[in-house]
Amino acid sequence: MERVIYLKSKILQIKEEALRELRELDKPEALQELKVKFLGKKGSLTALLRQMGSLSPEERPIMGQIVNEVRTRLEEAWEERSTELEELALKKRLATERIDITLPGTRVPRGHFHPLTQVIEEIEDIFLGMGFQIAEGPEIESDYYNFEALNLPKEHPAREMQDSFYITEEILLRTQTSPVQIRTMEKLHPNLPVKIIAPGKVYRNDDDATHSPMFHQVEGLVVDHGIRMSDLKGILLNFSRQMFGESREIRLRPSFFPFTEPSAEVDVSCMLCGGAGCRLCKGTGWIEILGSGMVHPKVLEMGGYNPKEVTGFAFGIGIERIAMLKFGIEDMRLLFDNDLRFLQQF
Ligand code: 2NL
Repeated sequence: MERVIYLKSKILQIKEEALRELRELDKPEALQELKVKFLGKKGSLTALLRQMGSLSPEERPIMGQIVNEVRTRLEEAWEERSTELEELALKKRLATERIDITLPGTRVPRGHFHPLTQVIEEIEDIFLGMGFQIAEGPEIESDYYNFEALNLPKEHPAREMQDSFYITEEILLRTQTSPVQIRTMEKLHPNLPVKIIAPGKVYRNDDDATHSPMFHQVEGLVVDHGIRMSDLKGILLNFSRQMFGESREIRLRPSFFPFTEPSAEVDVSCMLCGGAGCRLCKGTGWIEILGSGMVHPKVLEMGGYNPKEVTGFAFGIGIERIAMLKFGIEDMRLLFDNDLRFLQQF
């Protein structure tokens, strides 16, 4: 019995030692090492079990029970400490890897559309609102669509080799977007109405502060039964007021284009002085914004329509001019330099 008491005190001593070491341990990696030291095959508890051979058959179960209780207690304590250490490690990580979500992020610089694109889209929106459709076509055109179908005589100065960009004698870069409108009439006739705008790039051999060899135009065309000059004026007045302000007025001045008869230049009352006269309108109170007219009978015919049955009006707007007016730009070439310091202003 003395031997039992001795072994029991030894076991409890090992138990206390193990629990203390477990409490003092602060690295999860050391846990396994500790388990081996006390509970493993060569551990101190196992070593004690071996000494049980010297006990009597009555003593053995008592000792076995004690050893098992201690073993279970130690395994439990080991599990508890293990969870505790994992939680501690997680807390530490959460504290050191903490993200301050109130810090401002890295701002991504945001671009915007080129001023010319802004103006084109604004014009498109206004005409879409009046029931127009948008038509597009090739920038490389035939002499037929660019000049012949528009009633430009062979000797017209625009047809001179030095004024347009010819690719061959018959093919050139379009000098206005009218060929798109001829193509649309060809496609649509005899259906009515034709009510389109044709925005896009056009090309002429000019290059100075007020001319660029590539520039932009929006042309418009309406063909139907009984279209009159008052329809032209109403549409363009509505456009001018949406584009330049509610209180704008327009005036039509007689002009000439080979593809319209009669033809008219359209002026809008100055958006800067309201018509009183200022630097922008050069004291006149009016600013020229586009050319227009009633579609020439020969042009209607070229498009497949009978000029005895239908009439139409057309107009052409230079986009660069409108953008320069709107944004107060003095030199057209600035629009094409692609200098961000300039473009970012608009
Ligand atoms: C201007 C003048 C204009 C047209 C363009 C046109 C098109 C067809 C038939 C008749 Cl298919 N006319 N276009 C008409 C009048 C003027 O442009 O000064 N543009 C900047």
